Amino acid sequence: MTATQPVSVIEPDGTTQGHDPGLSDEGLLHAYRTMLTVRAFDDTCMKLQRAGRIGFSIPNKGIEATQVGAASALRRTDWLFPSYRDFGMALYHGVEPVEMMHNMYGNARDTSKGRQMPVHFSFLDPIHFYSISSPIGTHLPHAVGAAYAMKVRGEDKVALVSFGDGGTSSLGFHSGMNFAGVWKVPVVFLCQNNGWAISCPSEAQTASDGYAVKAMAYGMPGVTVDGNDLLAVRQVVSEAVERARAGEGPTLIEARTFRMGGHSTSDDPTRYVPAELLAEWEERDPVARFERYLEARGLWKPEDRDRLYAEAAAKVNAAAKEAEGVGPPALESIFTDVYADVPAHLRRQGQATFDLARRKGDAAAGDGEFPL
Ligand SMILES: Cc1ncc(C[n+]2csc(CCOP(=O)(O)OP(=O)(O)O)c2C)c(N)n1
Ligand SMILES: [Mg+2]
Repeated sequence: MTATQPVSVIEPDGTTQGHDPGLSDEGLLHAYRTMLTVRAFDDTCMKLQRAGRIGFSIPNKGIEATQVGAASALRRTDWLFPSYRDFGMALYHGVEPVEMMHNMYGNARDTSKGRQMPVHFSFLDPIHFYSISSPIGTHLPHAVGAAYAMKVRGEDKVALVSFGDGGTSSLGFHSGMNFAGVWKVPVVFLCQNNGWAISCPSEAQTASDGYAVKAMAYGMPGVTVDGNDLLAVRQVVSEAVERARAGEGPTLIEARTFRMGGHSTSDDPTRYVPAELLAEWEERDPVARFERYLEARGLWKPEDRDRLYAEAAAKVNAAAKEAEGVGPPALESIFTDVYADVPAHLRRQGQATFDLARRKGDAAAGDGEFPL
């Protein structure tokens, strides 16, 4: 078997063969700034985690073009079912870094009220950014269910679900793909083949020739794209979105990219990622590739990089400062949002918990005897 040749648009020198990106100059620069903001967010979160200010983060370095290229193919009325490594999808559509920082701190302004892990964002506005699932692959059937509802209601909407190469070994992948194929629902499956599932290399994940080929078994097209080429990802995802909107059903896209950082802040990738392999992929850095494209179009000069990165970093740092200044969610909130009317036994248990917490001390101060 030969590997499917990935679709690519931007040549190594930044030129394209007359490709129309379907974005204005301002749109192209917005995509670029979004990638820089993802990098700044990564850098800040790594420092915050190392300083003990936040508990956890997920590096996105290397995946930015896949995130931003795919997000750019969606309308804000569409739905995103992201993985935990998709910061750029939210930022591209206008989620403010501070909204994401509230989640990193699990503070009172976090949309999940501190009930999710850090990095497990969810937003209703400016785009439906579905709450991220920690268990791998469980969100694929959710996306298919949402897309089925869109179809039944006759809505002009599409769901895009993003997951990793490791995610293809989950039950959710197979049941989601199967039902999407049978029901022909408007969903786009975006497999980010970033080389690793924590320390498990992609070649140990599957015996098939890449991931796009798995589409065949479920009766849908499978496409492989260069995931470090923002315009190629945008093109391939746009085509899949158009098919979905036209009632032609789902598509599986495999974006070939590389995780240039660790799996998470708990990980040391130097223990298992060969240095030569990382160096090879650093040569294909998706941000540098897009810079060469912008430069070839007269939209970017090398001296712009530091200035624009500094602007992004200043915004992210201000966001971290603001989020750190917001207190934790009220203890009372742990009993809300499940029942419209809280049953009497839960009200009693809640009250007992609050009374105990008042007697024993305040967990937020870090020195109390909070028992939970
Ligand atoms: C069902 C399940 N099994 C195992 C884990 C532990 N786990 C967390 S992330 C991860 C790797 C997933 O790799 P991949 O899907 O390639 O995504 P990536 O992290 O590379 O973006 C694993 C095994 C989990 N969260 N859920
Ligand atoms: Mg992976």
